[in-house]
Amino acid sequence: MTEYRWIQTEVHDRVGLARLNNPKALNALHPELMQELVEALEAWDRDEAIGAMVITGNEKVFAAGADIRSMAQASAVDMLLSAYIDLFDRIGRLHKPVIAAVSGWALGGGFELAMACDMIVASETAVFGQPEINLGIIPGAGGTQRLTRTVGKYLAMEIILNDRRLTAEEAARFGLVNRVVPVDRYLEEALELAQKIAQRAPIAVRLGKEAVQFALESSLENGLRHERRLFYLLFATEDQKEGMQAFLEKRKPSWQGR
Ligand code: DAK
Repeated sequence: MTEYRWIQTEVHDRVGLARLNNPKALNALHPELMQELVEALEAWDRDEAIGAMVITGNEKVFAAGADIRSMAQASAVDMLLSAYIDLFDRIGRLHKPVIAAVSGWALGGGFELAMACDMIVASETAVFGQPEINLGIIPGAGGTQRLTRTVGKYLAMEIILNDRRLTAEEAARFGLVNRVVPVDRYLEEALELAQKIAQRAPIAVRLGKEAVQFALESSLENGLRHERRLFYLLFATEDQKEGMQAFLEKRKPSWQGR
């Protein structure tokens, strides 16, 4: 397995787990860390032995945002040319489901990273926020867009314009997280969820993810058309035949990912 400096990777039963590992700066996300993270995730995305991925931090912090130290003196052109945002976009393009397991702070780019994932499992201690306004900037890695699509305009305005933080409980109420669990359970819970998805028919999981993502980017009409094409496509897979045959024969299906 590749050795990384800024992340730690493990594989648990068809699930790739990446732990952010920049504890001295509360897991601040600098480009080298993001580069390693994306490389690890993309490798798992290509690996048929992996069915889903989890990104986590530690109990105290998921990530406190992009590295303020490295941005403090940056020019607009430095930011424009920074690798950071392309790396973020690459996470959004992964085919396999990615779950963020969040405990403690998920601020700024840390919150944006969690929102770029497909599901979020939070510990009771998780705190979500976009404090960029305190630095004289706004979120730049999807915060204004993904957050608004999830919680709506009014709350998004307060979070972005006035650094309103959300507790885990509030985040769950506003549909931002899938579940809130005690702090000693959040990673296990995320891994279990990922492992269950990783046992399912891989192509159906992949196309299901694609269809849900498309819903956020299209009109209902185009979304329905897109869904139907993906639905028809699944009837070209061996797994569809196996899944339906197994149901009829009252046995567990054996998925091939073909
Ligand atoms: N960057 C760098 N260092 C950070 C950091 C960060 N985001 N957050 C914390 N640290 C460092 C602190 O400086 C401190 O370092 P030392 O002084 O020990 O050397 C250490 O971590 C511990 O932090 P604190 O002493 O502050 O710890 P507390 O428990 O008192 O406070 C906190 C925890 C999370 C509330 C606080 O650290 C905090 O407010 N951190 C900053 C949160 C923040 O403002 N995040 C937003 C960052 S801006 C882009 C698109 C998007 C972005 C960038 C580029 N492009 C399109 C190119 C994203 C921007 C952001 O995320």
